[in-house]
Amino acid sequence: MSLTEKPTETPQRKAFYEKIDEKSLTPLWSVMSSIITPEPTSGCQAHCWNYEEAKAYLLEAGGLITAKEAERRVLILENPGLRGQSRITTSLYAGLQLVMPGEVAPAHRHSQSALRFVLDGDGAHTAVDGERTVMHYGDFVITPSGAWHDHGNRTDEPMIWLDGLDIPMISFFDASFAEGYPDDEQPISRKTGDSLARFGANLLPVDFEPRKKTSPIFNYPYERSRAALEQMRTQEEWDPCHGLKLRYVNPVDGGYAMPTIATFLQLLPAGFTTAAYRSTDATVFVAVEGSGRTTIDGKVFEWGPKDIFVAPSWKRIVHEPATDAVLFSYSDRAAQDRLGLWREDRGNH
Ligand code: GTQ
Repeated sequence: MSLTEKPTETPQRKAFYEKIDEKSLTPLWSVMSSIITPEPTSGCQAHCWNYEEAKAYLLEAGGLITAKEAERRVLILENPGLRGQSRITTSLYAGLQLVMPGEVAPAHRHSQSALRFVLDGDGAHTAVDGERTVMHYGDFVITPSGAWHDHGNRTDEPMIWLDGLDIPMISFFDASFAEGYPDDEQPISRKTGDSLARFGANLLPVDFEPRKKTSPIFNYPYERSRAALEQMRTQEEWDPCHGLKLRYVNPVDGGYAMPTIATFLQLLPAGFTTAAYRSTDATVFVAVEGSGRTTIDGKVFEWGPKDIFVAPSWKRIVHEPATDAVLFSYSDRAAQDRLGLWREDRGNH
């Protein structure tokens, strides 16, 4: 017996398997090599979605169904290797959400944590636990597990963002709860900007006792994160695998902003080629600025602003930006870290 080969199936063994099958029993040695693999194996494939193409379909959906009727008007980005499963990676979900002028996506709450990454429009809002935040291009917005949230667009242009949720992880644990709010919008009890003032200025309210595992900041404005990268670039300390890469942080404990999903923002200068890198967290990338190409597991993907691409677990990634480029990314690294599972291979860099 080895971890890579199955024992041969003799007629006596086969008869035995069939006999015990009726009793809901199965021999480990027949499945061992496919369930305990020497390296990650999954159906998850590398893929790139062209934003303009997806946006055209999303706007078409805007003429077919309202946000209210749909609850959330979203086109799911389904991994081509995992069709029908509402997943972009084995553990994560991605979708493009449209809120038209004057619309409200009604208030609800669920166990699943969500992130929004704003791609189109300017000035629509999302309300989380009694506070509204106004959304601008590149903002990273969080809806914590169990928090009431509704989205509204009082501007005169369509608003589109990328939704990243831990839906497959919550189904894996069979821990999904969800409920609707009696009204379309939840009552507002805090002023816009309150949480960023309290928690997003390198200060915390004295005697603050965290009650949740998610960051109390629920909008990380792009303007601030982008400015940090721009200041850092003057130092010319590029990581061979990542260029300049920052992780979004929960100021309360220094961990990732969300308990299940890790989020990052990185700057790659024009002409930089990253050293091949792989890690166990399959990652969803959004090109926030610039264009270039990324090779994943030997396959080349060309991307421009707002395009979205996914790299499966343990497949080598090489980025080659043609212009200065900024990539936002998210993965399940937050969960893998806590479980002691996360691994990377920097190829000696
Ligand atoms: O905005 O609350 O893409 O509940 C999927 C499920 C978005 C949301 C999604 C959701 C939401």
